[in-house]
Amino acid sequence: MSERARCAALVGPYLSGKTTLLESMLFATEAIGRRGSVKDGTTVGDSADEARARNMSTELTPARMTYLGDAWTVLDCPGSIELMQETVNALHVTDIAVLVIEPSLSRAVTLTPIIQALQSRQVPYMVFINKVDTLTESISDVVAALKEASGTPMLMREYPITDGEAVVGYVDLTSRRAYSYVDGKESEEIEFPDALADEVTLAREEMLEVLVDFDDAILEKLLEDEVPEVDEVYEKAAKIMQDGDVVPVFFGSAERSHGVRRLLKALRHDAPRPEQRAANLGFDPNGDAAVQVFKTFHAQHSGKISLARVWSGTVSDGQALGGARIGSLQTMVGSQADKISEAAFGDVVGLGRMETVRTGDVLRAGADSADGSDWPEPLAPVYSLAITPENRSDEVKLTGGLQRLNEEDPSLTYEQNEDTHELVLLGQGDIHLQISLDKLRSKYNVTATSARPNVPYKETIRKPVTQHGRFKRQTGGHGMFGDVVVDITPRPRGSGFEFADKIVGGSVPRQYIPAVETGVKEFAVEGPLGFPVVDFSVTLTDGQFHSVDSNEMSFKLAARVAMTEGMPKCAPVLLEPIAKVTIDVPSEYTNKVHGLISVRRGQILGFEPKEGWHGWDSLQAHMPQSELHDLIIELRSLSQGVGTYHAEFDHLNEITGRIADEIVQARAASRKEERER
Ligand SMILES: Nc1nc2c(ncn2[C@@H]2O[C@H](COP(=O)(O)OP(=O)(O)OP(=O)(O)O)[C@@H](O)[C@H]2O)c(=O)[nH]1
Ligand SMILES: [Mg+2]
Repeated sequence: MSERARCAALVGPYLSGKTTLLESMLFATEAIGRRGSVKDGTTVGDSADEARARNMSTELTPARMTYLGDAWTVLDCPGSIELMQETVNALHVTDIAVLVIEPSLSRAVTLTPIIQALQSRQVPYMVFINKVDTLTESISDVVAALKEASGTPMLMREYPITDGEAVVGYVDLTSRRAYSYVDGKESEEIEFPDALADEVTLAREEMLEVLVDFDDAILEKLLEDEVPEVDEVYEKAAKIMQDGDVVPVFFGSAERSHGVRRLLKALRHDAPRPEQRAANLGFDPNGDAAVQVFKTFHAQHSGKISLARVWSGTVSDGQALGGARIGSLQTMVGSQADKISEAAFGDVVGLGRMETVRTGDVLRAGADSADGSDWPEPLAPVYSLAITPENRSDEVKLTGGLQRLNEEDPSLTYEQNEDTHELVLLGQGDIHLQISLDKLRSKYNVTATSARPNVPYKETIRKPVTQHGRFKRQTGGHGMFGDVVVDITPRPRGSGFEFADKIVGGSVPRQYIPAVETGVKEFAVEGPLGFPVVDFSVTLTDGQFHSVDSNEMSFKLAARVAMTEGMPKCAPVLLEPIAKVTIDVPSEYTNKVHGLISVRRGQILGFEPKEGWHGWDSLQAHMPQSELHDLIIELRSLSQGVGTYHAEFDHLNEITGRIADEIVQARAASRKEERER
């Protein structure tokens, strides 16, 4: 293969036009002969059923194309904040990202999370302002807002030629050449529009001023009133971008293929070589074959595909890597796979049927297992649903499907909750979980119903009681006899359960005492209010036994009798879990979040500017876990979709009054239903 294999990721907010842009790039590079559209569900990017049904990307799509002798794999990432894990995966391995945005000032604030993701991973990026065929705001204003959101200087590389509300062409600010867009084709060079002369000169000076901050040679030339060479400016601009110091800005219309070839050229000239990312990740391009898996697909027909980037050497079909054999080697254009026999450094390939391999694995020739790599931790969940298979016999199929979904997307997890005994699906939001439930149905043939998960309430007692309990049964031959006296006492919050005995003189024989403890513990699984009992002690103080009829079972049951009768007299009280919550939002929404926290029975602990996030606040609060279920939904709806939170269990809090009564009643009703089922 003579081409260099390079990689770019298309990232950016929801519906900014990434998939449409990918389609135009594939068309411009002749990887496809016809452009599909998102509306008709015919794009390469959104080929999955779930994506087509929603008119949005639901998964990362790799698409290989060749442009002027370079092989590119472009990774089209979904924009929904709930599917951010896909972007995180792509950013780990890409040479460069193209941040695709809409020309809207009001939405600049929504760019912060993605810009943070780019900056924290040190991924160089360029901006493509899309949809300039229906421009309502000035491009320079949008660029100014971008600069504000990113804290990095923006480098306008082109100046728009407008006609009414549409951009119809551009002036390249380096060469001062003017071009007019042609639908679906390369732009045509046109005569320089004299009317724009002053504006272009000014914009060009601004561009050079940004550059001089990072380049002394250009600075000297400007000081001497010399004009820097065009090639020198191109070259310096590329270098400074690769260092992450500036962000070049281009614009166009993905839908009409305007500015798309210009973007491809910019990628060709300005994107760092794959060697740069390889070195950052600690790989030697010339070493033995090594690949890193950054995404896993379970395709319905072809089975498991591990999408990987070749970070070292050359990889061949059938080769053993990290102890597993490559079942098939392919390049991919969306769901279309082309078998190849060999892949070189920098290439992105699909590795077929490597069953043991997981996302993040580094697989090396000669190694007998995958390397643990510094693969980023999956995003923490912010939303969950309890799920049940519609058909009870589908439980195994359900967990099998969930395991695969988690392999495909590590930000989707599931757990069997020990307190509530529910199977809980956890992820990034309701859309994320609904997409997963759709996949369970369409790919794994399991229909699951979902509901708001139960909150793991507990209960405790507020008063000590001494209680006698006797279990006695006389039937035919062998009877049963156990008799205990226990002190039931509250303990401080968080100190748990304690059992002790003060038996002297053998009123309860030693061998039966553990059975008394077991009886107490079995009772404590569900106290008088219906929840597990915590923070109390039981001391066995006295009892009686019968030399023939007493046994362990009798004493266990005697203990249960004592507990069943004694506990309701101990002033039981409900305990609700309280979480320590950190909420991050753009500062303009901080006041609204204060309101949200108090409406949800929270207590604000403090707030401060979010470190490193320009214009964002971080609020800390204690909030009942029962109020967190749909917190993310409300938080997003009041903050243009970008607010987020993180919660951790903090403590249990006594709760009384109307809310407590309702919880206890609901619990009693659901227990009744369970028993009747
Ligand atoms: N006017 C105009 N509309 C566009 C342009 N590019 C995309 N769109 C429209 O914007 C909508 C979203 O386009 P997509 O390509 O699906 O956007 P996306 O960024 O891939 O969306 P997600 O992956 O779901 O975040 C579609 O209705 C497109 O037709 C453009 O250049 N001009
Ligand atoms: Mg898309």
